[in-house]
Amino acid sequence: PFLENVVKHKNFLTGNYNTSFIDSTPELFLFPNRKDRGTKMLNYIGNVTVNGFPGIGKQSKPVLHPVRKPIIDLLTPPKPGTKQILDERGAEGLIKWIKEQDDVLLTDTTFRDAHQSLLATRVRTSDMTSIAAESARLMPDLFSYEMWGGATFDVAYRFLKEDPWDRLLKLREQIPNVLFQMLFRGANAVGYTNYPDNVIREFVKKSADAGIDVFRIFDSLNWIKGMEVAIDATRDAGKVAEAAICYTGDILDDSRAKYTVNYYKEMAKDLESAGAHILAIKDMAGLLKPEAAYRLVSELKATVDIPIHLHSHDTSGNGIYMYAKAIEAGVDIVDTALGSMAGLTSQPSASSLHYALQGGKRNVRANVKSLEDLSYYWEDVRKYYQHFESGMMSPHSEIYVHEMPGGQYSNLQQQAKAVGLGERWEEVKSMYSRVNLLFGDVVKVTPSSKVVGDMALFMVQNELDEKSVLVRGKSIDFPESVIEFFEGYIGQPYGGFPEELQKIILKERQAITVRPGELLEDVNFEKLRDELNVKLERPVTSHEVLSYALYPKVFEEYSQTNKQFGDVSVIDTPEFLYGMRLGEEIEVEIEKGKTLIVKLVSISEPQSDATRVIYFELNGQPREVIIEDMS
Ligand code: 3PY
Ligand code: ZN
Repeated sequence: PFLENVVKHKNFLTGNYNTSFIDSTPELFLFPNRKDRGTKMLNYIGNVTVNGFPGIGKQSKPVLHPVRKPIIDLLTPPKPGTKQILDERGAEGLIKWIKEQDDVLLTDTTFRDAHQSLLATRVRTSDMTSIAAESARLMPDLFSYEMWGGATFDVAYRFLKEDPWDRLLKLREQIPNVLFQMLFRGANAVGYTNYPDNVIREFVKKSADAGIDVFRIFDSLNWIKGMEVAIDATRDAGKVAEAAICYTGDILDDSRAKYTVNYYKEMAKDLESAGAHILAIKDMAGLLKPEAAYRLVSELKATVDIPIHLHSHDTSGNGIYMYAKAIEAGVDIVDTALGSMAGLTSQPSASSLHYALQGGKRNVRANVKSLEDLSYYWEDVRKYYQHFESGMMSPHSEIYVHEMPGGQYSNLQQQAKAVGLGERWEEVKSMYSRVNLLFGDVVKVTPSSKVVGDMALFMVQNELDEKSVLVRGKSIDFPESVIEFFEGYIGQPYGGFPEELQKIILKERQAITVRPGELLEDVNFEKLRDELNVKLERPVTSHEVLSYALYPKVFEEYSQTNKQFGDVSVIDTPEFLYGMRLGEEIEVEIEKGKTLIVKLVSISEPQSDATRVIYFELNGQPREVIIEDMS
């Protein structure tokens, strides 16, 4: 404890000490009576048992059967794959290899977009690592695993109380053979706001070092200026820059003249010149219709020389048909998920696509039996997270009208519930498309989609329509995200802002037209590290410093929870989300080889101060914790 006190002391952490430090710092000899790991964990479990989990509240614990896992030989190393091609031949060598493939390559999104879109990004690292070794062996032919980025950061820290870097490092260790891909929001990185250029560069570099190979970079308004820093940083790191055009509108609909085939072709050319190794078509809402896909892919193939990677969501139910048309037109790679995590707001199913293509000229490069075997695991794991399901049970062709990204649907629904609009969800969806037109028909993907969503919620909540916004807008305080959008802080929309509305929303505030990154001062990482060392009372890692730079408040709250409850990522998901039943006994491996056996014995009635005493047995010894009952 003495040494711990020394290394945690403020003056030690900031380097502000000399040889008299120990003698002149009496508090170094105060040894706190710290709670041990077991008690912290019991506090966590007791708390969820009594108060439920944030966002879903107190739910009775579902009866869950042991998950089905494919039984395979894990001692034989996985077959080398695309990761080795990149490492041995570099990005250019990898691109050459992609072009030589006849079959269509797959990116599996089960670890990221699939659960972002179906389960509000709530799948925890432990549920991924427990199938990682099997995945590496059963899907060695994938182009990549999309396993990071998008909402991963925010949700991992804010709700799962776990470290996203840890996810990356652990999965990398167990899946050494296939490329890891992340979704990167250009100047918004993995957040909802613009960051200084040096944060973008540092993030790309550190992520590349930690195991990310392919950076799918997009800008939420298709503004290429917002993507350039990230593209350059990816190239500098020796990794693969996959630059995305976000697909919106409908190229088949002549009445919507804003986003035409030519618009996308121009953008594709610009991205190729900006240094993209691969061009992504990011159909984040699933708006690309089959014939449109055929036309778009054919025309883009004739326009650029780099491979094309298609990303979509199956909300309409037309995903497989659309992919088949894109494949016929020569698309190189498509994004799919394992069957039980596919469909609806998620990606189309890899195994369905396999069967859809049978007998044709090109099939997917994957073993369908392996895809099915892994799918059973996810079918079981998905049940853990049943309370995060959006409730969508069948294809929604209404997507072609409201245009809401797959990753946003379940999240916005949660947000609507949180502000008491759960019952008015239909209205919120319809308002979403009206706000889009009010804003001048913009690309809607994080963070621009969040702005449209915030405005839609705001308008429904305050009983506003387009007219009242324009007439009474001067006296209305609009949501901060909407103001920042009209200020130009998430970039410039194609065709500009609607001027009258911009004036109404901004009032006295001035809009910018330059890249926000040009105005933001570089972050001083050294200073930030000192600050964080002091705040957390321990030396911090460079990953933590970066996370703090991106999400200061969220990261601090995560660190506080971590202090209070210890490392909760070691608790299995059923207990993590639902706590324990009376009389139930569970095992928690708090570190390799160290397992605690926990039994919930009884829960007292609330006492006069609204606390309850929870009686546990920890490795056979009685333990009690006191939990405040928030109900
Ligand atoms: C994200 O940015 O999180 C997305 O998935 C956008 O589609
Ligand atoms: Zn997506």
